[in-house]
Amino acid sequence: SRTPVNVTVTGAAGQIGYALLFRIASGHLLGPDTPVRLRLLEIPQAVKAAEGTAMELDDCAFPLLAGIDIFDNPTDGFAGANVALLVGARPRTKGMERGDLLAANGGIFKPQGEAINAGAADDIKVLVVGNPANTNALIAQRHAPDVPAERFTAMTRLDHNRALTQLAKKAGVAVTDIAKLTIWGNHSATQYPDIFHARIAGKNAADVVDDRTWLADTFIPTVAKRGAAIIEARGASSAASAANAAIDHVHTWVNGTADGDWTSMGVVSDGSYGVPEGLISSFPVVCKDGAWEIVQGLDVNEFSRARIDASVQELAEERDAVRELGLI
Ligand code: NAX
Repeated sequence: SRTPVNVTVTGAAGQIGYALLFRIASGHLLGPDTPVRLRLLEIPQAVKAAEGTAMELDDCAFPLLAGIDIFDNPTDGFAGANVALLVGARPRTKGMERGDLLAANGGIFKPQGEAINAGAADDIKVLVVGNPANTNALIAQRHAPDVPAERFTAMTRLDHNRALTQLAKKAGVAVTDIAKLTIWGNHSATQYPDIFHARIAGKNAADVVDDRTWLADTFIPTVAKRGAAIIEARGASSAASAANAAIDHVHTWVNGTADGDWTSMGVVSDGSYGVPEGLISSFPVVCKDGAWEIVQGLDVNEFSRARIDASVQELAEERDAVRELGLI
């Protein structure tokens, strides 16, 4: 049988962690032929709760689960990691300014980047879920100078999946009929879900829908504000859907996008589409052989340009703020 893949999950005792770990252990992250060894990283106060989750994982007797270890420090948590899911973060609490939020998260993602640099496996792939995801990913990446920058990614797959379903409902088609949808920019309310290159059963999605008012006033805000709508309805933030998107993100990265399709990932910009080099921004990407590539040569119309620029501007401001705080 194959050597187990080491998967580190931070925030393992949180609500996304609870929805995520069982799916990783049952083979949904890396496929039915790949055993996994889980490395759970938590803060000391939450280690006991993580132990409880580990007990439940044991009680599933998952055939692919080769072991579970729990850590309360990043150095040990990331040692030998092949895949790292950075879920734990400092949430924004009442009265907290953006600068405070970025500083608190810098205190988490800087040492985690350093620990990944020092001890992760050579093939490490990192997905940052914890918010502000793009800028947290940037902080971690900048503190891991020996790891290729393209191994650090931020999650916009939940936004992508949300957009797929909203578009499918509007067009009266199945989600599987839709290809080439894109989330651009920041995982925040400024994100831009773009249907101008999307295909619905082979036809241009914007032509099929043919409703700019719906696009501007319903589709885009529904997708961008979905997180808040879930909190309002559920009394808690998205958890199972976020875990599902994390599974999708890594699965696609490892196994590739389908022919004729792409996905959305927050990745380090090479300057494509006017996004300043080095920012971690969401783009349309194609994955193959365990690597991603930004889809090139798309025409960006005026409607899209303004929205991409606004979200990228926000990312640049977050980068400048963490630079001023000395976090990068
Ligand atoms: P929870 O508060 O339920 O869990 C977070 C866990 O992280 C806690 O158990 C906490 O002890 C742990 N933690 C905190 N600091 C840590 C550190 N330094 N090392 C290891 N663990 C640490 O939050 P949950 O609902 O699970 O959400 C986790 C993160 O995902 C949040 O930042 C949230 O904003 C973000 N989200 C990101 C999404 C995305 O699409 N990118 C969508 C869902 C979610 O909102």
